[in-house]
Amino acid sequence: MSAESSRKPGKFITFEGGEGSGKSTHAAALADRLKARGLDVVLTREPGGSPGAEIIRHIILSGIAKPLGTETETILFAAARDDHVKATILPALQAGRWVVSDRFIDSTRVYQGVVGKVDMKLIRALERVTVGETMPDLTILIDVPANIGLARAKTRRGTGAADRFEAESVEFHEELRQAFLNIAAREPKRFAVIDGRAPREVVAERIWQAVEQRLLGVPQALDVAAP
Ligand code: T5A
Repeated sequence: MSAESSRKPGKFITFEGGEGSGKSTHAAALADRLKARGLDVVLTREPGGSPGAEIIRHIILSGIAKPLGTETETILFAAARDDHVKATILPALQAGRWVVSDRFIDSTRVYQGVVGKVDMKLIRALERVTVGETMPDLTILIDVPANIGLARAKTRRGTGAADRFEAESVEFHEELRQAFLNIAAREPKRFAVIDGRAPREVVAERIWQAVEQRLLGVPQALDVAAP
């Protein structure tokens, strides 16, 4: 791992939220809309987003690393992120491309830190080493009650098995939701919180307004976070 990361000129947008909140749907929709505007966009995800990180994704989400404990899982997520940043995100940003990532550092802070009770000092130290200056310019938090997100994820999955985290209780997922909201409240400049209960097109429009306002310099009359 290395903290080397001289940045920009591209823009980096991350999507965060609980299971089934609509991150993948809206990350893809936003990438399409940015492309339609003539921007060069890389759509990626975590865990994964580079060949090495996709291998680690398989190990984590299969649940085979769970017996090793939450600290080891945290280190695995960090190893995946290190490869993702070096191989995919940073080169794209340095080339002036826009990067849209489905999950990033806030997922580790919440899943492993707040809910998994891994020492925040370890999480911050791993963040410094793996991410360095490659921080998101904007993080879209799609907020939905845990029961709605889990029901959506279950419908989409069909008869397939729930993954490592989807299999946890509703209380676990409600705690995650609150933890994401708390981080967003502490970092209002980086975060835009979007109510994910609204119909898909409405959510997509609010996300677009946030991007226009925060990154494209388009003034907005409406509050994008309004329900
Ligand atoms: N993780 C990840 C950690 O613990 N630590 C970390 O550091 C990182 C990076 C990743 C897992 O890893 C954990 C978190 C996760 O548990 P994953 O398979 O990538 O696992 O799963 P998730 O990221 O949770 O993504 P999901 O696919 O479960 O949910 P999404 O992406 O939020 O939801 P999406 O877009 O697939 O939508 C779900 C369904 O809802 C519909 C969609 O069409 C889809 O069918 N939908 C809507 N329906 C009605 N109204 C709307 N507004 C809708 N928006 C979407």
